[in-house]
Amino acid sequence: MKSTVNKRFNKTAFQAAVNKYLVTKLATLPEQADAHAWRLAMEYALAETTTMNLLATEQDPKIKNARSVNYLSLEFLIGRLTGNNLISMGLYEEVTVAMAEFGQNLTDLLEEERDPALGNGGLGRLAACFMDSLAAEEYPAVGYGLHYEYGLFKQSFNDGRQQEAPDVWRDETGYPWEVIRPELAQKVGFYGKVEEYTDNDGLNQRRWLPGLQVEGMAWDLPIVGYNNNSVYPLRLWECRALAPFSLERFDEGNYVAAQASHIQAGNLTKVLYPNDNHDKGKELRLMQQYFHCACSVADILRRHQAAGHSILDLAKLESIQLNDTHPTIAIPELLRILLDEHHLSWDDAWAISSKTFAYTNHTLLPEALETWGEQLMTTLLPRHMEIIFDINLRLMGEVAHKWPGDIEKLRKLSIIQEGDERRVRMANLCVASTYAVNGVAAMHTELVKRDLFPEFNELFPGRLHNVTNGVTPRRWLKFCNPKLSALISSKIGTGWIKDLGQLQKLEKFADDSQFQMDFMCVKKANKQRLTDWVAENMGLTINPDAIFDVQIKRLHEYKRQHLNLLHILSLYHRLINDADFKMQPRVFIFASKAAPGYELAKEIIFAINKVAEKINNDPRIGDTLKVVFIPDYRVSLAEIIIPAADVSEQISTAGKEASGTGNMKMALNGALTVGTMDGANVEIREEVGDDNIFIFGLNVDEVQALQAKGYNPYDYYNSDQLLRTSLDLLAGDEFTPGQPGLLNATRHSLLAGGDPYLVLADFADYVQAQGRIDKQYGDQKSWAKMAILNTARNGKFSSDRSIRDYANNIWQLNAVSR
Ligand code: OX2
Repeated sequence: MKSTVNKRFNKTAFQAAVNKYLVTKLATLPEQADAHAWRLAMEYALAETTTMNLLATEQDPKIKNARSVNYLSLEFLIGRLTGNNLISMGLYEEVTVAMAEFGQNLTDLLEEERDPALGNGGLGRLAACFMDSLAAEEYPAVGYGLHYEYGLFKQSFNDGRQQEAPDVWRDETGYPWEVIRPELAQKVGFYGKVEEYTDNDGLNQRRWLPGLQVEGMAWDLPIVGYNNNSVYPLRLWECRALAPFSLERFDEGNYVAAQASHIQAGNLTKVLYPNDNHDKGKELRLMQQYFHCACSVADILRRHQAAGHSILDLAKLESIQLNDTHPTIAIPELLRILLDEHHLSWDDAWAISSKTFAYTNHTLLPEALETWGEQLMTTLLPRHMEIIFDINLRLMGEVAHKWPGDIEKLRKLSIIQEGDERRVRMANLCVASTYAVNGVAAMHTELVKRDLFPEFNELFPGRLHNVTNGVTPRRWLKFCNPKLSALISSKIGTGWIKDLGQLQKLEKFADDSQFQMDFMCVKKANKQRLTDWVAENMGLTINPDAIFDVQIKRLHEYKRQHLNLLHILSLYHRLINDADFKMQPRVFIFASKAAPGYELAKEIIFAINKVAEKINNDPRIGDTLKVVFIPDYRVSLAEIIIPAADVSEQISTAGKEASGTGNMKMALNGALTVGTMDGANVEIREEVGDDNIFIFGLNVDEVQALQAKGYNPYDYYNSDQLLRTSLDLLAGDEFTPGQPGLLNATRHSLLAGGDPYLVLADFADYVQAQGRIDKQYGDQKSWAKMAILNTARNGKFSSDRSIRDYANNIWQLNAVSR
């Protein structure tokens, strides 16, 4: 093992630093400090090391001269950093002892940290796992994101309805792990006009004269490599109004209006847009996107040139990965700089940019595919719009060359969508302007090739790749499930933490009765931990011996939380009306946020909460059935829920969930999946084997066939009595006494609303799969074996493997160990 921070840990010096920060940063004394102050002081003391290593990594000539990747994402859902950083630094035990000598319990202190929730869901969490794996594998990397003042909203329930409140993730005194980098600040323009001029060589040039400028301030968060000396920056840009205000460029010179827009511009990074898998097309959002891209591209070029490299070698040393289309505007931005500032020819500029960018597609959902109106683009970014038209002109030339006279192909592949208002299709722009495009799970990539971009796949053979998502084993096993980690390590050593495939070695213990007992004992302890949390935070009693059946993810119709609800209603109905019906006690656990503007999603939350209220208090039901909707889902809650899950609900309509990553986390922690043939479920099934997963429902081809033939939810409603009875429970006032019809929105969407995600079509098969789960759980020995095999066979889904796939197949990166 390499020399690590661990070996250099000096307890006395560390404690002195903690004392120093208590006084100098927090203006308190050890005798007076509360847990909050102790935690902050501890973090400041630890950050001394991470900041030093961040700078040392940055300054290392090996890094400066190495090819690196720049991961551009509007979201990084990093979650709490302290516990994870302690693990990566190898200091968990040492710091536990050092803080204990101050009378402070490390576990309690860690609970004190708020989650930086700078992302919505899977896409943002993936970016965070990828940063962890890049650092663990020592692939030179910089993450670029936005320093939102408010992260994803805080959720609470008022009479079952979602309420949103702002999320201030930073303490008044700051966030100890981050460091501000004023020397890296950038200026970013908006609006204005494009001017043609003749340069000194008599050549015609174009340049953009922005109407408004703002400042991008850099904040670095350290991404600590597990058990190595590399610390990479997650560089987050904060938008600030430029001071003093420069007003010359305002046509009217209207002082008050100018100031108002300055103030607005200075607020660009106030808040994260709370939409997951949905494009709302707001101007401020496009401004955020451009601001993010302009700062990041400028910083990449700054680093490249400061290291003494020629701009012409950019593509040799830098790869820029676009996390979905959100940072697409980086492409015309780089071209603008190469053309207008470096005065390269189009061909030279294009040769560089088209070999620098790569794009990850995360969705096929039409409502999530971004387009921007031409008018907005032209007003906000006039030069970029020109460049986009230039890219499109050349693309259309290639299409016409490949398919002469085929107008339909031109229409379909064009970056510009014709219509009442012309719009820029960001996904088309990405596919046309990058050297690699990837889907996030095998099936998703096949659908990208087959249904989303079949013509592009023909036009650019070899450009489309698959990189199956993964999750970091440090956070999602070692840290969140210390008991299971210890049990695993006692059997196979600790190599799995860096090489998750080693979990395979557990297979040989799957039939070992003692190991089965130990494994189930750990699960029980984790269920007890969640039970205690629920009691303490929600005042609800649940039975840790029941099956913990978990669906935790954003609320979306395609994820079908309402299918889960219908099943619960069917159980409730049978428990009350069918004396012969018996089931294993089950606790259904939900946690989920709905986008504040997504009305139906909020209605589904309300329905689940109201159903839960009734069932949980129905004396006829007792302990057999409980429904818990845990408010304010976030990374730190996932860390408690996932280790406690027996059943993992992955029940999206086939073809709609690109991958899913919660499915991987739960399987890794020994939960059995009930799922459709969708996203990464398909690959999980391949790994664990058909006997260790509960697959149900229509597959993609069946979904498409049913929709093509004309789907009518009433066909199912009229012919399936259990379905009808369950769904009709939502129609009356069963769950909203005295107020009939309050839950109608959900029911209506599934009947007259046309049931766009085929909930009713999959209901019967889902109920059957749930029946198999119930039966299986009755046989604890075989359940234990299945759970063990799920842990043993999920090594593929490490984000270390995903990152190696990117490094080898897309980025052509080499690890640089320090
Ligand atoms: C999500 C996808 O919905 C999910 O299936 C996937 O696992 C995750 O990205 C990471 O790849 N917004 N969020 C996603 O896609 C978009 C767009």
